[in-house]
Amino acid sequence: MFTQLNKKLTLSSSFKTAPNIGLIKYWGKWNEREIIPLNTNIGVTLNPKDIFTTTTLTLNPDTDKNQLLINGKDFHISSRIERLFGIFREQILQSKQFASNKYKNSPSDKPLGQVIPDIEKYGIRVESNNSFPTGSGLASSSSGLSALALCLQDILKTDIDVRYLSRIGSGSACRCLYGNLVLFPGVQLQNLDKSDPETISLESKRCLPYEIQSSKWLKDKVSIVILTDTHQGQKDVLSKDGMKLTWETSKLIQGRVRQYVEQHINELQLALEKQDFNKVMEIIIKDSNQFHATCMDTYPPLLYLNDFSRQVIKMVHIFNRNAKHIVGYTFDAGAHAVLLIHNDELQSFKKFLSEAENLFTKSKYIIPSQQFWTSIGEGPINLN
Ligand code: 2P0
Repeated sequence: MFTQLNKKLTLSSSFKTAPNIGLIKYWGKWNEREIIPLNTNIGVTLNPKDIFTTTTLTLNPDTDKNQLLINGKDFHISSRIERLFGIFREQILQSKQFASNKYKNSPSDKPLGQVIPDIEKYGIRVESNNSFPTGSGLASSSSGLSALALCLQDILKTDIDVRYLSRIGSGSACRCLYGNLVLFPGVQLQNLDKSDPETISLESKRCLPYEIQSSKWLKDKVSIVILTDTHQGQKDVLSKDGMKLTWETSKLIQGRVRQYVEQHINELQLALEKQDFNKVMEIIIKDSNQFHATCMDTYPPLLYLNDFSRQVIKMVHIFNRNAKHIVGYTFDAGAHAVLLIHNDELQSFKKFLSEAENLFTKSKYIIPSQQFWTSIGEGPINLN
């Protein structure tokens, strides 16, 4: 939206997004620059009413400096964000070359470069606030970078693909652009060992996310709780470094990328079509465990799970013992647990959770002191 600042026009845009949590995990890049995953992955978008990032992007005529604030503190602008800003400015310069009479009938859609002549010189200020712990394995980069991409595209009004902008900000971010379960295609197996520019360009155009339509029924069936390990701070090894190390050193990841993930993807899609809750949870659990097995097989090992996580795993399997897969769990690159619970058993699970301390007194079970309850969300909210 346009506002007046010091008698000059300024522009801003705001979006609210929720993190998308990997259910069939993305771990490894086929192409680092274009952020093309080694394996197709599926994630669930959380409900932005409960857990969210709010991002406002403002173009400031009074400076040519860029600024990134996260939760009120100045943050280093990473090379990826610099690249997004570079693309943004490039798009503005290109749009200046369009014939201006193209927009005669719809002046509100006029590209930015034609509305404000020297807009490419304005400083870009990004202010982002998270309602949950940042950088600790709760997919804060996914919600943050998707919101940033949405703001950039909203201001640009060119036909640059927001799925692409999001993806090159952070792989998992492009999954936040949709609600429900979202599939982000990885490189095709037949191209896995290629690296020529033509194949990269082909895969870059193909590897864009989409919502899995057959997943919509799950929204009414499931509640989600994030159990955070309050002892855990920022993660030791960033996902982007961890996934590179896994690909370089683990033998298990070869089997996962070349065979096992595809099996999980196919099984999950079939279970979603059949609306088989039990099977969906079973696959989610197994994929999380397999992902962490490849982390353990990395050298030196990536120890994202800790005693807290393992106790949650035990607890869920105890609860599920008689009732099959009423609760599913998944762990990202961190110790926090994300649990998916069938709504029919929600009350009994809450009771079980509150009593779990007694079950584990002998093993010094650490009761999670922070719980974030949410549900499956429907995608970003435009705050403009
Ligand atoms: C996922 N994770 O599927 C997996 C599971 C973490 C564990 O996607 O380098 O922050 O920005 O593309 O998206 C974390 O990776 O990595 C991630 P980049 P990203 O959710």
